[in-house]
Amino acid sequence: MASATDFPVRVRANRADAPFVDVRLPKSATMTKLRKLCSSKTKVRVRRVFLHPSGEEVFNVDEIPSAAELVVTSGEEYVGANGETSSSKSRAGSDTDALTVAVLGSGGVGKSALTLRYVRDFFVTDWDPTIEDAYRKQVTLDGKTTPLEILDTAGQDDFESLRHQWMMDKSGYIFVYALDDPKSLDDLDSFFGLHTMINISKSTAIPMILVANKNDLESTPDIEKLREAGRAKADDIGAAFMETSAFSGDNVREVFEAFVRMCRGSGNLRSVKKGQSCAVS
Ligand SMILES: Nc1nc2c(ncn2[C@@H]2O[C@H](COP(=O)(O)OP(=O)(O)OP(=O)(O)O)[C@@H](O)[C@H]2O)c(=O)[nH]1
Ligand SMILES: [Mg+2]
Repeated sequence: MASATDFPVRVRANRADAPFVDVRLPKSATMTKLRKLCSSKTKVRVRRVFLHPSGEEVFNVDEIPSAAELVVTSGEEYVGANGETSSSKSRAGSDTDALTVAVLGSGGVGKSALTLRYVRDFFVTDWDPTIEDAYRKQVTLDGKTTPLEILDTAGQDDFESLRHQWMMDKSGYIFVYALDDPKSLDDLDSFFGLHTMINISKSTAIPMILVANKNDLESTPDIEKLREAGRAKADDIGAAFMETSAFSGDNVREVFEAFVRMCRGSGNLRSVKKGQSCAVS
């Protein structure tokens, strides 16, 4: 039975004659979860979701009104009842003033848990590998409100080819590793390499925070070693270093707020170039 926090939507494939079927979305649903649920109900390998009848593409579950009608496709544009398509519609909620951050790192380090702790203030206990989820939050800080678009990315190797695209045109990056997973720190090197490739010609430094997540785990010599290795790596690549726990919420808000301050230029910003370092307070 659906829980009290579920909300109903109706979904159909991208043909005017396809029937709508009822789906109950858990309040905690991400776009990844929505695509999976819709795939099982419509037999479409869902990649894109549109609101019917407006044809507006959905990038964030929070933008879906209760009882909405959705049309799902495996990549093609929405086709409405009268044959109109969505190709001319802009990305939902795109905002030229918004800051954009990609949350990057290998699978299971807690990228979704950190994002959902920040955006919806709950802890994700299950690991449900992400495909790609976008969130938007109005961040009010130091008397000023800034829209922040957060791209929660897939850590699984299957999605490696998308990394470049995720990192393009972002205000900056939050790189995540887990304190109980030494490989997850090494895995970040490929993201640092892409960052250098994408941003080396930019005249201003790109805000970056290296996050050591799962700091609620009991400290051991191995964890201590990995914490220091993360700190050294942050110094090396010119990123700020912060420790978090999505589980307890420790320092999670602080990471995103530090990011916004760095983008605004009011926080201490480490340079892309090696050797210049300072900490985010
Ligand atoms: N103890 C502890 N567990 C955490 C923390 N953050 C995440 N986890 C757990 O780690 C697992 C993976 O978390 P996710 O947030 O799904 O990991 P992810 O980085 O988004 O993984 P992909 O989407 O596959 O790239 C889940 O079981 C979470 O409950 C944390 O701070 N502390
Ligand atoms: Mg995830």
